[in-house]
Formats: sequence, C-alpha cells, structure tokens
Amino acid sequence: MVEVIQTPKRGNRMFLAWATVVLVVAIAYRIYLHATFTLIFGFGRVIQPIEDFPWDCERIQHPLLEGCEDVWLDHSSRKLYGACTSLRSRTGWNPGGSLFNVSARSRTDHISVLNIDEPGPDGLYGLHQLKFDYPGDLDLHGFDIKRIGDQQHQQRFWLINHRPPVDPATGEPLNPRKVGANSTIEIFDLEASSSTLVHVKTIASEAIISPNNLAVANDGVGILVTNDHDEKAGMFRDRVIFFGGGSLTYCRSDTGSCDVVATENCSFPNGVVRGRDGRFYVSHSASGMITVHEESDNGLVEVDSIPLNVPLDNLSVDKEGNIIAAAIPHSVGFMQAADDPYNRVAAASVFMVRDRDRTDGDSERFNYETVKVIEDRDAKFLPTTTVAVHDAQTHRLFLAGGFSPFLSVCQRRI
Ligand SMILES: *[C@@H]1O[C@H](CO)[C@@H](O)[C@H](O)[C@H]1NC(C)=O
Ligand SMILES: *[C@@H]1O[C@H](CO)[C@@H](O)[C@H](O)[C@H]1NC(C)=O
Ligand SMILES: *[C@@H]1O[C@H](CO)[C@@H](O)[C@H](O)[C@H]1NC(C)=O
Ligand SMILES: CC(=O)N[C@H]1CO[C@H](CO)[C@@H](O)[C@@H]1O
Repeated sequence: MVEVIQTPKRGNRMFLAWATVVLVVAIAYRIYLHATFTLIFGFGRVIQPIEDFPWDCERIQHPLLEGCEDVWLDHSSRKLYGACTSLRSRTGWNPGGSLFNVSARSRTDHISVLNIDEPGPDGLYGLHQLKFDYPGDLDLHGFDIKRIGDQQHQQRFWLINHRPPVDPATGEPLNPRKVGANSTIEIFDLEASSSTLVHVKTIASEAIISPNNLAVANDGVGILVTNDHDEKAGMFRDRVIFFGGGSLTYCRSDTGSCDVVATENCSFPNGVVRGRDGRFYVSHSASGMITVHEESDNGLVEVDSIPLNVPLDNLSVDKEGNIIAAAIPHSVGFMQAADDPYNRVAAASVFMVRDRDRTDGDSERFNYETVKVIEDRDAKFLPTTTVAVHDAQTHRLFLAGGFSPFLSVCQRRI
C-alpha cells in the first residue's frame, strides 16, 4: 500500500524538478543565450561569395607562413611582419584556445618578413625570418611594433610569449592544464640594418592572465593587453564564449608594472590596436563588438562601442586611420578548419570601421560606420582568416590565419 501511494508522489516530484530545470534553462536561454547563439552560430546571417567584391586574390604558401596568428604592416618601410609557428604547434599548444599540450610545441615560432612591393620571381616577396638574440624558445601570439629613438631608425617589438609553466623554486615543469601558461610580454629591439631582434626585457605579472594581443600607447611606454579569459586554466574557463568575460590589463614597459583596468563589457576580448587618434580599439569575439577606449586622468575609459554583429577576430589600422577587422562569419566551419587546418578552410570576412561625419553633435557614442570589404563564403581564395591588414597606398589586402598554412594577397580592381 505504502509503495503504491509513494510512487506517484515521487514521480510528481521528479516531474516538477525536471519542469523547473527546463523552465530555468528556457528563461536563461531567452535572456542570456539567445542573442549569443544567434551571434555565434550566425542564424540568418547572409554570407556572400567572393565574386561579389572587387578584389583579385592569390594564396602564398610556404612553411614560414604557417600559423601566422598576427601580422603587422610597416607602412613606411613597406614590410609585412608576421608572428608565425607550425600548425602542429598551434593546434597543440595554444593557451587562448585552451590547448595545453606542451609536447606539441614545435619550438620554431618566428617573425616572418615580406617586402610587400617586391614580389620577386618566386612570388614570395623576399620571405625570410628574423633571428632572435634570446635564451630559450618563444611561443608567440599577438604583437605590436613601434619606431623608437631620435632618428626613428630602431624598431621596438612587444611580443606575447606563452611559456610553459615551471616551478619558480625548483625549475621543474608544472602541469599547464592545472596552472595554465606562464604568459609574459617580451620586448625586443631591431636596428634598421640588422635582422636580429635583441632582447630588452621580460614583463611578467599576475595581471597578465590570458593575453591574446597587445597595443602600445603613443608614449611608447604604456601597453594595453587583452585577456581573452578570466582564468589561466580550469574546466570552466571557456564559459566566456557564451557568458562573456575576460579583461583588459595595462602594463608599463619601463617599470614592468601591470594592472587589470577593465572587465565591464568584456566578452572574449581578442584584438587590440591603437588608432591614429591615440584611442585603443578592442574587438570582443563573443559579443561582436568593438569597444573604444581613451586614456584619461581616471585611467582608461570606454568612450564608444561599435556593433558588428559577427564574431570578431583581430584588428589592424591602415595608413588612413581606418580600423580593419577580421571576422568569423561561420564559426562551426572555423572550428572544423582549426581542427584540420591542412584540409579545410573556413569562410572569412573583413570589415572596415571608419569615422562617421559627426553632424549630430549631441550624441557622444556611435561615431563610426562599418563596411564589409570582402567575404569568401566558399573559402576559394582567402585563408581561415584571423587577421587582415590593408595597404591603402597600393589598394591591397594581406590576410593571414593562425590556423592556416598560407597567406592571401588581394588587389583591388580599379
Ligand atoms: C601532444 O602532442 C604530441 C606531439 O605532437 C602528440 O604525440 C600527443 O599525442 C599529444 N597529446 C595529446 C594528449 O593530444
Ligand atoms: C614565469 O616566467 C617568469 C619570467 O621568466 C619567471 O620569473 C616565473 O618564475 C615564471 N613562473 C612560472 C609559474 O613559470
Ligand atoms: C558598457 O556598455 C554600455 C552600453 O554600450 C555603456 O553604457 C557603459 O557605459 C559601458 N560600461 C563602461 C564601463 O564603459
Ligand atoms: C594575435 C591575436 O589576437 N590572435 C587572435 C586572432 O583571432 C583568433 C581567433 O579568434 C584567436 O585565436 C587569436 O588568438
């Protein structure tokens, strides 16, 4: 008897518990996740074929151009610099993607250089790599370059380095899946006549949590760093992709001190550049936003935001001051290409953000407009693009990808 009465009661309770769970999940989905899912999976997004755009593109393939996560165009010396690695390394040791296989590191990370106005008979633009005067290996990611010195003959490089963690007391390797990478900023100088980067200093700090990219302030001292995650390691660190998070850290090259300066509105902050207006532009992969920050007496303040409504990658600035943003229009394809980079290429798109003519003086925000520059739905010519730079002088685009075995060069048709 007792059993017979209790069973339906337990059944009711189970049903109620499940109904509550379903309801909570549904509400959470409506409130928090619907917009995120729409953004990330691109429901309803129209991806255009490359034939819709006025560019002629070609791919340049070479082992030195594999896995170039970040590239930087020196408009005056007409050189393109890339922070590249081997794809085996990128798909094994990549703390920003929560990949922590230390033994997959190729220890071949390097800076590649192309002379963009001299394609040469082989079409490789005089491709070569810089040497490093540095004890040990580098595990590169984002970087920035600035001319320094009275004659501006010297170039200073700020490179993110994802070192495998070691016990500071004993030097024994630690498990990166538990403690994460020991990410630092390495400063190097390059003389105009030299092809060797000379190490200047290392910046290590607790506030450099999960650095992805960095940009140096106009003073050549301040550095703004994007942390794409809130923790270095741990089972739940990738929740930022759906729930937002991450932060911005400000470091000083002279003292080596670093502080977290922003967490609000952060949603997997990825690329960061210093605009020609001296402001910092930060792309947030999980919200499809670019936020604009200005240094003030109160520290770094967010002064504007630009919605692009597509998962964003890295940023660059062209000579005219336009911001160039690489985007991921098809994230499932992107993940497949990242898994199998030699055989798959994902759709790519590039946007340009420029100043809007400020007519309505009372609006402090929304001072920018965006245009889609190129898109390659069928992955015919572009790489699985994570960064694009625009050479305004010759109307060319250079596109590279952290998970791509090649680079693409596109020439605008006149
Ligand atoms: C780590 O990388 C090495 C070298 O590429 C590979 O042999 C090994 O299977 C990888 N381990 C895991 C857990 O993926
Ligand atoms: C990280 O690197 C810095 C700079 O070399 C070093 O002082 C520190 O001990 C390292 N920490 C870990 C956990 O590897
Ligand atoms: C976050 O974004 C909102 C909406 O754009 C803005 O009103 C707010 O000021 C931002 N927060 C900070 C700290 O700038
Ligand atoms: C240097 C840099 O910011 N690289 C990022 C570009 O975008 C890809 C895809 O989101 C990231 O994985 C890189 O870390």
